[in-house]
Amino acid sequence: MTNTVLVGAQWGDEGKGKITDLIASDYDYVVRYQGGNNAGHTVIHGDTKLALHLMPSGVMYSHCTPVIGNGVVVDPGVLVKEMAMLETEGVDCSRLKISCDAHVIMPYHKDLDGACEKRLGANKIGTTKRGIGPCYQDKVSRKGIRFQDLRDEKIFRLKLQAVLLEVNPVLERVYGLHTYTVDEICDEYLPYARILGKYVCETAHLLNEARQAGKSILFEGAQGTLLDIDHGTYPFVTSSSCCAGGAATGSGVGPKAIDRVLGIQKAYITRVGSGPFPTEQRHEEEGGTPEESAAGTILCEVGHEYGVTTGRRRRCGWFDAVIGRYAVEVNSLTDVALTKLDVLSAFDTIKVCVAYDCDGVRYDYFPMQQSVLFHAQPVYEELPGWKGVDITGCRSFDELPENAQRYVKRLEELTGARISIVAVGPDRDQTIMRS
Ligand code: 2SA
Ligand code: GDP
Ligand code: MG
Repeated sequence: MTNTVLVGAQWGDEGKGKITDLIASDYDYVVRYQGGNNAGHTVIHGDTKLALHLMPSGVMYSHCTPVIGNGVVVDPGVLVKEMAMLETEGVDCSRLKISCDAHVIMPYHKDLDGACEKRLGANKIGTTKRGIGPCYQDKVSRKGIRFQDLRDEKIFRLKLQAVLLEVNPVLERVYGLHTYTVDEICDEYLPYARILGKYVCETAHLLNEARQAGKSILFEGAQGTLLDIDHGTYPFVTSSSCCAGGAATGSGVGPKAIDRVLGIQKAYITRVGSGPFPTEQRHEEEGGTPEESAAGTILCEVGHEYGVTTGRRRRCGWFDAVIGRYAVEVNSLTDVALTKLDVLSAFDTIKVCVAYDCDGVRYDYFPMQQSVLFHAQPVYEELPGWKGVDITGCRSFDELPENAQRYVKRLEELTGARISIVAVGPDRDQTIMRS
């Protein structure tokens, strides 16, 4: 029995959905522990590509119980729609469990997310505008509404009344937005409560009992290490604990129960939204050189780097081993799944960032000072590529071209983590498991 945390080791979209889907069949429970429907995890179901935002990827396997843990923020309307979409695709959602402590995203959270971004203008975070930040804000300030509050209309109305006393003046006076009545929100949310009520339970207790009974748990992270509220590139982060530590607080299963922490790294790196990104290959109109612009365009187009939730074009850059080492440290990674190696078949040579230079100082560790990170100049090592060789059919490490093997081994040396899985395409079977 192994309990595993699967965590994004970069800025999200590393291919967590694919790897969770690949290994979930080995587990009895798959648990989302943070984030909400800002996440977009792609899984392949037969010939169909499915985008999951809230449903844990383990839903694809009939022996697996998908759990939405206490650390997740849930937009009930989105969850109801996602379940309907999955049922239409023939995926049975009846095993779902939702924590009674999970917080509920309310309509005013979404309004405030959008309005706040608008007010920030050029300094905006680049959020997904799904209400994630404002919902966590209410959680921390102890006025949030949880799934257990939806079970009793009287309690729900009382809590709503109290929160609207504070929220309505902010909506109206600060942002000039529409205000809400208790009735208006009840009309929308009570039907959701009726649909979802049967899935709500004390998931921490459920998971700990399952553990005692010898069942195995996979904790499915969303977003990634550098978007973590504490360890990410603050303030350009999401509002939850994406790192491996968040799996314990976001599920109620203690850290001693965790045996393995699998980090997911892309063979290059992407970011959606604002904030520093040292190895970014910017387009010419954004100030990049023609060489950078060409590399960025190839990574984006060959890698289909567009947001699963918002459709935004992802910013693309070379693999950053400084970030790789940082992710190994702050998550205690035991091993790594390297994804999208096939995308690099488009290049003659491939760059890897091994350190940063800033104001005459060399950094071989991740600097948390934003001013350093914003001005960091990457120090690159250039490795020979395997241009034109199609590696999507390779199923063992030895079948990979020698330069591709060399690239993987060099990343292991630079980051200090063993790469146990190499993905060479989006499908479940386009994967190399290393012994
Ligand atoms: P938010 O909405 O408050 O969580 O935004 C705060 C920052 O976190 C980033 N963020 C993400 N980055 C990458 N992928 C995410 N999920 C979607 C995907 C994104 C999409 O899978 O493609 O479709 O655009 C995700 N969710 C949040 C966000 O860009 C902000 O920088
Ligand atoms: P997540 O948020 O970490 O689950 O990642 P996303 O689903 O947002 O983005 C990853 C994208 O890359 C999806 O479209 C996947 O289908 C795709 N993908 C995953 N692994 C591979 C791979 O090894 N090669 C290629 N070409 N695509 C991959
Ligand atoms: Mg994603």
